[in-house]
Amino acid sequence: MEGARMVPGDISTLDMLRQLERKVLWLSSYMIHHANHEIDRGDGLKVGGHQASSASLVTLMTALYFHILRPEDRVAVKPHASPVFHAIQYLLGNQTLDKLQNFRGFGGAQSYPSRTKDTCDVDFSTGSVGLGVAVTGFASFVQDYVHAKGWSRDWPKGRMVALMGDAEIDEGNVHEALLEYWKHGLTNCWWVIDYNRQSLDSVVSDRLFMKMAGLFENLGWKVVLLKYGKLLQRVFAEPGGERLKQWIDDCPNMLYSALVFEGAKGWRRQLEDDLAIHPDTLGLIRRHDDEALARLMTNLGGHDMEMILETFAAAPSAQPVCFIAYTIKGLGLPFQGHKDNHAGLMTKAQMNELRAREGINQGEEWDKFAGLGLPHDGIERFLGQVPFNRKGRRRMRASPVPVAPFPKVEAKGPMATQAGFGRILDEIARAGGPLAERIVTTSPDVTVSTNLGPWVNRRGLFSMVSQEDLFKERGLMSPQRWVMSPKGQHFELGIAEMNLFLMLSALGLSHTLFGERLLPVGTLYDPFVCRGLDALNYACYQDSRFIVVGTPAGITLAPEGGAHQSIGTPLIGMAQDGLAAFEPAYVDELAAIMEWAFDYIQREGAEDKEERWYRDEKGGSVYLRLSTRPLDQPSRPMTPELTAAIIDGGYWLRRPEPGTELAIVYTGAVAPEAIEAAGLLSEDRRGVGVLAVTSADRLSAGWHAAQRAREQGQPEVRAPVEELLSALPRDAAIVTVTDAYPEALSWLGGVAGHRVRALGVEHFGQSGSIPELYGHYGLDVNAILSAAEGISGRPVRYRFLQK
Ligand SMILES: Cc1ncc(C[n+]2csc(CCOP(=O)(O)OP(=O)(O)O)c2C)c(N)n1
Ligand SMILES: [Mg+2]
Repeated sequence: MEGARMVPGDISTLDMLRQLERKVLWLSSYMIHHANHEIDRGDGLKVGGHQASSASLVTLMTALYFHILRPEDRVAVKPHASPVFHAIQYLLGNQTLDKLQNFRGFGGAQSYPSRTKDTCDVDFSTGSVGLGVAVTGFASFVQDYVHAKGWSRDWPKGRMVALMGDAEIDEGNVHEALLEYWKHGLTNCWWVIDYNRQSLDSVVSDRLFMKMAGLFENLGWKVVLLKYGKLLQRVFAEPGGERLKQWIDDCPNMLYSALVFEGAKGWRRQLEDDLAIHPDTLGLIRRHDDEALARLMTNLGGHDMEMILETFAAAPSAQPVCFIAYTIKGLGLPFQGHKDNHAGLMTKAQMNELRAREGINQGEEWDKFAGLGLPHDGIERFLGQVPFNRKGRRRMRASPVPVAPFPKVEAKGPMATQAGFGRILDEIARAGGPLAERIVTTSPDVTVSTNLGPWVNRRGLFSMVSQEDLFKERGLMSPQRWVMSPKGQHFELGIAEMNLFLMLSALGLSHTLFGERLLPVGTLYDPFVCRGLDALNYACYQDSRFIVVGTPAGITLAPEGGAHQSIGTPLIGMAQDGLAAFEPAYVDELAAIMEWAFDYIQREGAEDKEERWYRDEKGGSVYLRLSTRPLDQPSRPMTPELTAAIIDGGYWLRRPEPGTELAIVYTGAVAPEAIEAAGLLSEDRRGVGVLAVTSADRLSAGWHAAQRAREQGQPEVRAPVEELLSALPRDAAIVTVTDAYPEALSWLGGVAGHRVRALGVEHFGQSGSIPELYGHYGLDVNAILSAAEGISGRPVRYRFLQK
């Protein structure tokens, strides 16, 4: 091997990176090939792996990870570049061979980089295009926030980097984020666009994309084009070169892609035809043999290592930068440039050709050095000094913030849970201390209308630039005092629920990204949870920790508008992994839940326990569905037993008497109807029980877990909901009532085999008063009495017939 004679210290960084680029291309391609051709997973399916999409980013990622990035930088990697990411981590010693060999398999390296399922320090989970991109800017805000507070002293500010596909720009959430970034003065953010001009189905429109450059610039970004590589630039400077440049600039994306795929023959034919009347340019082309011509014409900026290094080195440090890197999808692979290559897989024969080209012998496929023309010790030394890897594992930790017992909120007269929420936060703000210091709130333009106003008045809005409240300064009356400063603790967002969940996602990762614990609380109108749902899903998927409050909720918001009612959100709360959902009826329940929640979102117990119980050791995020309906508050001591039951998900507000034939189960703001109906029913039915369900989510999770535990040999395990329903005779019936889709509670019949009539809301969009709407949708006292009569088959005294 020629390179073996070189002294390791003499290898230039550029040469080393060019060699590593080859290795990364080989490993990532082979990893996908191995998963598809070498492993029999028993289902006959190819697992795919997007070789072309991966190859597109090989040069850029090699440059970034092995040379440019620093430990404090955080990266969201385009989903389909996962093989490249894992190959790089493998070379850096952060990923194991068996995970690589089991790419896309159970327990192997994940299809798309995953914070929770991969073991090798993924910074942000990606997969749903656009979300990984947009979370980077919000992470930069969080970085600003922790530094503005004087925290995170030993950890310098890093760049939040998105390595993104060009089609990701089509996602609306990216544009919503760009506007929000501008408002808050984004810094330290790099977006590197893999401009291969291809998406999944096709070739991206030429003219549209350059509009994007203008958009970024308008919004304060520096736009840096990596268009032509050094080879092309040198040729452009030769006689006739300028015309070649013009030809490339005018070439439609579709034609360029086709020519990349066809290779030298295609290029020569096309160029000679188009440039026949320009002898200088023609001569220039003819001076290149086939191989050189193909190399020249594919020498785009995003594949030119030298140019990439120069460009990143010259990039501004604080201003956000959008690098538009021209690349070729699948460069170096047989389907390069082909419009249908997105899911393309190389055949065995094609893989063998690549193997021969890269000098990899049979049995050396996973070898870190095979085929590289450089001495092993030189490569090893280089890898050992890669700046990105210098501090070892990059995932940080922060100790939990103690949650002191909450100040008690005295309700004078009726109170709604939403108002209670505002009062509780206000009390925490007033009391001060570590809990108040670490809470950070955010809301998409509904801060005041979700009752965060008092908290913000006390704690202020966060902004890197201080600004007094002009109304206050001028002595004008307003209940809101909106002082902005780096000391503030509230992020005010524009109306974009996606941004809310991306912000929560970033805030809730602060302890692991920046080593500083934050306790994020976000509010939005409950129906608009659906607007941000995918971002919420991804926030939970990456194990970000926060409390989200959906309020007002349901038809209970009444005249506020049928168009704002939420029906399915409790089902979302139940189904969303990593999110514990609650819907209390009373403020003392809410206080108990919030006190627990601030602790729960900080728990970091072992992963394996999660399957067996409620994730109580592992922790997670919390969703509170609250109401604007004022209810008379119970006066009762909050005993440890009651607290525990509220957290488990329910308690008997009125215990059923032995031999009773009926129980009413309710959730949330319909409590008065349930209680009144039970009272009326007691006239002709003995000992009707009333079960308050504070969390259908946790009750059902506990039930599933207990069944699994029993099946796995722990016969003594009983779920809280099983304990609760054991108080009800087997032949008793249950009427459930909730201001939501009835199935949020109807499953209770499955627990012990009780008959169930489930009342709830099935239709959307009617405004009215609460009595009108409860009557219309069948949640009022009479509807409960009718349901009781229907399910028991015996008349109920106080029921009147519906008109
Ligand atoms: C929200 C969402 N919708 C659809 C998909 C399916 N999908 C995966 S990649 C892709 C296109 C990617 O194109 P681009 O971002 O340009 O990446 P490239 O592979 O060209 O680098 C699509 C539509 C997805 N992952 N996420
Ligand atoms: Mg693309």
